Amino acid sequence: MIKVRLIQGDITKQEVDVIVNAANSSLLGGGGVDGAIHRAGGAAILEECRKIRNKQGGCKTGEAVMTTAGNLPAKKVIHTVGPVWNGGGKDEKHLLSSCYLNALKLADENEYESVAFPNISTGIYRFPKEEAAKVAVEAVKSFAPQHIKTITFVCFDDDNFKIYEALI
Ligand code: AR6
Repeated sequence: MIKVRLIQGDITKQEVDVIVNAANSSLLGGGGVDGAIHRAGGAAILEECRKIRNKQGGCKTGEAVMTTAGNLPAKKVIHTVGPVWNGGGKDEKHLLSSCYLNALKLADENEYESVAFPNISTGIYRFPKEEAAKVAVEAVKSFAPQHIKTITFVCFDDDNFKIYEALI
């Protein structure tokens, strides 16, 4: 059984094996949680992102790649690219679900035991928070891990925290 935790706070401070980043397909950083992770983790993260870009040309929406966590307390960062909300008819829910599942798969394949997620796509990418939370919780519940024991949802804003509190 996976243990699912909910906290309100800053994902860069989490002492878990893997934190997940809500990146963009360039993998070159940005605002929001992506900016916070690169700032707190230092240049080593961007360096590995550049190597991945050179090898496979970035990261597609719904997919996930792993780098060092640099100076962060976590061991690794998994960068996934959430969908931009476009009214809901562009496969957004499925793509968001893939973000959670592909990140979990990558962490699990690498034998990590604890993973923390931000609320992917619910900031700059404008995915409705309530819908996004349902997708996230469903995806996590459907995943059958070999190694992962604990999954933490790290909500930054009050809205998301309240939504997750009601759901979990
Ligand atoms: N810890 C945890 N969650 C945070 C933090 C933090 N330090 N900072 C913000 N959040 P966003 P997106 C929450 O906009 O919507 C970037 O420019 C925030 O409250 O970071 O997937 C990328 O490069 C929100 O609930 O990501 C992409 O271009 C959640 O993180 C684009 O934004 C996600 O908000 C991705 O947009």
